Amino acid sequence: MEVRLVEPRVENPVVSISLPTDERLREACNGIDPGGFHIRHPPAPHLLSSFITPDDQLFQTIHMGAAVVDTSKWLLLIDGLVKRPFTLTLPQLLRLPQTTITAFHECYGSPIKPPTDAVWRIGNVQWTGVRLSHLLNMASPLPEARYVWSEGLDKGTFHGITSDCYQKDLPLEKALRPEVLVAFELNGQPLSKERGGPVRLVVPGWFGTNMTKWLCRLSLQDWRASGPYTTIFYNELDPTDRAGKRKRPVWSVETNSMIVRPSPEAVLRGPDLTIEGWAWSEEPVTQVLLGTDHKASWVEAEVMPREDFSWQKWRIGLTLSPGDYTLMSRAKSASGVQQPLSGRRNHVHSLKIKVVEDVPGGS
Ligand SMILES: Nc1nc2c(c(=O)[nH]1)N[C@H]1C(S)=C(S)[C@@H](COP(=O)(O)O)O[C@H]1N2
Ligand SMILES: [Mo]
Repeated sequence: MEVRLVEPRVENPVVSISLPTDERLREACNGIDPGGFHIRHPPAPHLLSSFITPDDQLFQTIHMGAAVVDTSKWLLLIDGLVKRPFTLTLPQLLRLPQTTITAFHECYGSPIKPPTDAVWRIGNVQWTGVRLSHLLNMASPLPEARYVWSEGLDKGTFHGITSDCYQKDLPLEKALRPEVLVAFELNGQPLSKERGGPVRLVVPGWFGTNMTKWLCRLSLQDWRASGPYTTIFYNELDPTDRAGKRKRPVWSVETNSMIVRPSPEAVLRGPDLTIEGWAWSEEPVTQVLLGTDHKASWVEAEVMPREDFSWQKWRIGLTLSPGDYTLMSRAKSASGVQQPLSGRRNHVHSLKIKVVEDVPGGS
């Protein structure tokens, strides 16, 4: 009797599909306009009072210039260590199940300077798109896949380094989380050119740098991406390394908070005041303390629960006698990580106010 040891050959129709070349993917880019580095700063914290930040108040960060994309030629390629590589046109992507998520959006700040100053490039928005996990499952990652590399259609020079695309990576573990989207809308509107339209990556809880705009390719790999935006830029000294040598990628957002009301240098009628603001981190924020330079102790504010990955409102009533005060807010996240007092990009926010006597009968 003959024993068959070799399994019959199963035809895999996908093997025969021809994947687009890099050149073909990049035909969707009609040029870079305007070229070069561009930052649009957000308004000061006391003007960021609405829970959802409108697009025209949301910062923008572009390293090499904005890609002008021809949506009729646009393709998203999913390839690398997957069983079934494929491409999607924009109409095909728009037909997949959609998710809307509220998330804070924060830029890490300059990847060239040490992160010692508090930078305020932050907002809170709603993104709509298809879960990245849905696309990855369609492609069926191979067991050795560990990272998802993402590529944008933009190219050019930033800080003397020329690249033929903006390239980032995400560990597969984060990429498969339900909050990570391949997004095509911001606050219910199609993404503008500056926002990375027609399609960008959105990685709630992680710094904006990871959210590749003008997305054209997602590639599964077993090693970290080697382009300048994951090696030269956006690697920082790990503040938890006592030797001060180890580096870490700029990935998750650290605990942070800002005072929105009152505004800096405000003159307020006492003694009863309301102080409020926002707090955020990759994990939910569980505590915000408010300090003044007049008291040694910090008092605990009320912190609202978060919606998806949104920033969280906090509020506290204080009774202050007339005088000059420095107010400070300090947030702590669910696992107990507290904002540092100074010297880091996420150190406590402080501002000065003056409290004056309440005039009886005055308004
Ligand atoms: N392709 C591409 N994606 C990019 C960038 C870029 O220059 N090119 N900038 C990144 C950085 S550093 C940030 S903070 C966010 C900013 O997104 P926004 O401009 O929509 O606020 O986009 C990220 N995605
Ligand atoms: Mo950024």
